[in-house]
Amino acid sequence: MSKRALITGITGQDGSYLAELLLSQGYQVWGLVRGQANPRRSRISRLMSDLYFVDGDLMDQGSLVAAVDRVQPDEVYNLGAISFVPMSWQQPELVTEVNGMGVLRVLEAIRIVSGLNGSRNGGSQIRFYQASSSEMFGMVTESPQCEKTIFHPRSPYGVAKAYGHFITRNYRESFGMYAVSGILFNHESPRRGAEFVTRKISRAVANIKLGYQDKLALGNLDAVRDWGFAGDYVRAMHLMLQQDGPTDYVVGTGRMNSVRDAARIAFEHVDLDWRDHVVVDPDLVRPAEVETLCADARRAEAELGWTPTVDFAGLMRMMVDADIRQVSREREYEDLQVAVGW
Ligand code: NAP
Ligand code: F7E
Repeated sequence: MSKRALITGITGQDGSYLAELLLSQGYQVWGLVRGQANPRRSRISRLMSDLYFVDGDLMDQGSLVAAVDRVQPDEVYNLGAISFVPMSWQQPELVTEVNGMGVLRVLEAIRIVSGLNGSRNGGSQIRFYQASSSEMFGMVTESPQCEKTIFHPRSPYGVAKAYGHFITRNYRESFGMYAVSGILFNHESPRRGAEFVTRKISRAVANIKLGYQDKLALGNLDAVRDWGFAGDYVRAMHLMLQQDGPTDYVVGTGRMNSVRDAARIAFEHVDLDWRDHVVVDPDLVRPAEVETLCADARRAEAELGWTPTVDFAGLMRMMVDADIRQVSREREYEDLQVAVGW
């Protein structure tokens, strides 16, 4: 019988790549979707027709118990979150509820459906993956960062993720659950949300190249990240649930680039000079910044056999090429609408 996976956050960047990977391995893939007529649900259904969906929200305990009970999954991947860091200063309570308490609610759903309690900690058949984040390292105490590096989160987002991380470990220790966290560094793709800096740059480069835009406003150009390709990172998530025992892993490329580097590479790809187009907007600088992140992913390489396949320049070029195609199509569609008088 094929394995069943339940993915929260299936309509997001990572959810879509993970669903593709699991389908290619013969899994029956279920996505938890929230809200009425979620437009991103129809988008991912068009991409992959053989997905199953179950309604639920990380804010709602009952819906998660019902979802786990209905799907009876072998593996649960908790990718659902409010993932844009600046939003966590605007709506800190909501972000803490979804990104922190939401993890507890999924663990509770697994515990309840598996019939586990404090005195009976024989474990669950259901394996659990939590999407932890390098944002937990925040103001780093050492570089590069590994599984033992101390957390010093710099945003409500990072603090909520740290709670999710520790509660996952606690359920592993309390109930014998196979529950692990992947501490993933930034990963991007043509499916990345338009608000994140790499995609903001690639989309602007496409618009500028095609003559629809002139300037691109960015915040802190000196911020340094360890950026990889999302398609590589979902392989690590899956591998983490296939091991003999549950262990947390850091996943990243070990390479550092600045926001300035990202802009330079993207503009150069279409023969433009970034300095002619990028302007700094102080309003985009964060109240407390994570200045630099770099992964020490040696444990993932040694134990999971995981290595990235796409380097940073290749990633930025892939995103620019995809956005040139997308912007061109969008503009053609808009022209068509004007032509028919819409
Ligand atoms: P994303 O594209 O922003 O997707 C977030 C997903 O969460 C969407 O499917 C969204 O669904 C869902 N969601 C939001 N609120 C929810 C709620 N209340 N209940 C259920 N689902 C909800 O994020 P991503 O880049 O794929 O990241 C996946 C996970 O990895 C996130 O937890 C993120 O924090 C974490 N992470 C990401 C990175 C990275 O660089 N990408 C690095 C480390 C960790 P809707 O369609 O309903 O909005
Ligand atoms: O910012 C700087 C900004 O928003 C990266 C999420 O997936 O990865 C992501 O979080 C850097 C920051 O990603 C702009 O200040 C400059 O230093 O692309 P980002 P993030 O905040 O690192 C982690 C691992 C996650 O877990 C998160 O879910 O770029 N920056 N100028 C800018 N950032 C944005 N968004 N926009 C700018 O104009």
